[in-house]
Amino acid sequence: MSALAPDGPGEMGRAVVVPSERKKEAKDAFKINQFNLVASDMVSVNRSLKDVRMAACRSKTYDPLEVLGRTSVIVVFHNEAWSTLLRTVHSIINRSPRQLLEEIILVDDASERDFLGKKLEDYVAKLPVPVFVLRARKRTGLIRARLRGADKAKGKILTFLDSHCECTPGWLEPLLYEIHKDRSAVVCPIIDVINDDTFEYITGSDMTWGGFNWKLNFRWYPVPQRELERRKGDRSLPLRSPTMAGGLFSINREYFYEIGSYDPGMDIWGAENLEMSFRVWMCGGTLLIVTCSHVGHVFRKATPYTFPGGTGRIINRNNARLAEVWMCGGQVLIATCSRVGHVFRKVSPYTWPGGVARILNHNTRRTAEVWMDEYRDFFYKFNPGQALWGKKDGDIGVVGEVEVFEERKGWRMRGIKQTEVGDVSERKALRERLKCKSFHWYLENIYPESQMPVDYVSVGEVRNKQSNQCVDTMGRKTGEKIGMVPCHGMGGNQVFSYTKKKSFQTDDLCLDVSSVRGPVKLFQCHGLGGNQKWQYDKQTLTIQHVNSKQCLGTPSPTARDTPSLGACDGSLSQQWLLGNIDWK
Ligand code: UD2
Ligand code: MN
Repeated sequence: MSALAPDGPGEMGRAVVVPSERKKEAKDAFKINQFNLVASDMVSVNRSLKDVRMAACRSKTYDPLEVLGRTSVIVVFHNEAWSTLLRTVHSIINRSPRQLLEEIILVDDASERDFLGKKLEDYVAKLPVPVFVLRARKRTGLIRARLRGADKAKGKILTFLDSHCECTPGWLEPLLYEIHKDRSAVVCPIIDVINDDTFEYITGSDMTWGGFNWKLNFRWYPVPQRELERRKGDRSLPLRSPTMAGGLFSINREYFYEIGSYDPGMDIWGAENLEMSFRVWMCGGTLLIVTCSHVGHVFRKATPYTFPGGTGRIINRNNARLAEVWMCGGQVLIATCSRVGHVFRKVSPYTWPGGVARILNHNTRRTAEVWMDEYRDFFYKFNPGQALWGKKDGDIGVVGEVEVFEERKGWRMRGIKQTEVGDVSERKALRERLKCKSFHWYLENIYPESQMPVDYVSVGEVRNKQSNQCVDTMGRKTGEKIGMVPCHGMGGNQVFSYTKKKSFQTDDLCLDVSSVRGPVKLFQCHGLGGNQKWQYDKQTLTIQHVNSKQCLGTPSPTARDTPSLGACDGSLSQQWLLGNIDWK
């Protein structure tokens, strides 16, 4: 027990030092769970943690516990390590008032190691709180595993946690209190970082919230000034977050079902968090990050498990959280971490061989089809299919039209039209039944800072009439020149939206000109016009930079692949067609 070993490895959330003679063992074991298993096993399952709440939170008082009601905590897992799973369980028990805890439900999603036999059942039987173990014989994926856990739960509130979490002092009361005040509140703690190598506990920032990009990846972004003002600068009040990370949240059990629980048509992993976020906001609920509640989570750089249908591994999008915490942790001003979500993008431009792409795309499409109305075009234009490297046909395991693009040393890159989406009619009926608002309403009212422009004129390629080439970001970053290459129709770097604010935007970057002679660069969109304001004329087909009055044209002979900026002359080289333009 921690009280008996205050200096033990990892106590108070300190970093663990693996002795040098075990370094090799630690390195070899890392790949099993994609974290340092040796370090995790050295830390007590009962380790102590600091109270990381801000001062204003520590002095808050809540309604009596009987009024708040009890929660069932549901933890689903697939091949979790014994030590991280049990530390999750013990931290729940050690740091939750007994009167608030109905039970803990562990759902084993067909683990293949460590959890065979009755070892876990025997272990939890000795704990002072009822802990149930449910087993799935066949892998169902985390979404259906959570549904199964919820089905068994008796508590008034459901609380979901990942299987490698640690709850800190005072984590539960503020979550339940917000639901007590408003039963349609879906509440998340601040997710702190448990370092995947040292198991050090690192406090996350209360100045980031959830968003998403055009690929429909969840991302952390800085909380805008607007939301700070709404709370009159009181950072201990809950944040109204546009989206949630997905793994850690509480919800009233009845409300969970009223609002459509989860989409059971989603497989394995991914996108269920955006689906729930859109649904909650659009159908009358609220999504909060309760800044007085802190729970740690082991963020990994890669996923440890196989995805049925392939052996691919995917770089974890949550990795951005690591970078964000380093840069924005503590009290750093917003400006210094304003580009975190972008700069630290670790996601490969192509998805990886295997079933990963198929599963993620399937889940994401279900979200887009049911909830995003016309804005689903952003996802489809950006990802018209998938381009994947594989050796054999089975490697990509997708449904859809397959075409070989490129071959290199036995590897082939194939493009896939689209993964199948399955039947979404029930989810659409749910949306009708709940009389949910539109995605436009969501963007306008809940997430005006979104990378998806609230009002836009077109989304698609920007094609030159003379050369038939397309404007292309070339994968470059903010501050760099844009390029121009043959149009490839594969979305990605060639997709721009012409917005009602008259900017040309691609994900979070805009075409920007700061000197009359150019060049045209990419710059973080600021939404204020200025250097990012362009006038597209659908008669003359010209794209004129408003400040400089110059027109966009094909590259000059000296500029190679960089589009030029020059006096408007009405020539064919200054005429542009905007992809799939849909004038509204
Ligand atoms: C994040 C969420 C995670 C989930 C996921 C998208 C956080 C901290 N985590 O990714 O909860 O919303 O995004 O789907 O917000 N698991 C199964 N069966 C499977 C695969 C996973 O039970 O087939 C379990 C796994 O053991 C873990 C949980 O599901 O407890 C989430 O998986 P993860 O930790 O790999 O996801 P993470 O944190 O990268
Ligand atoms: Mn996780």
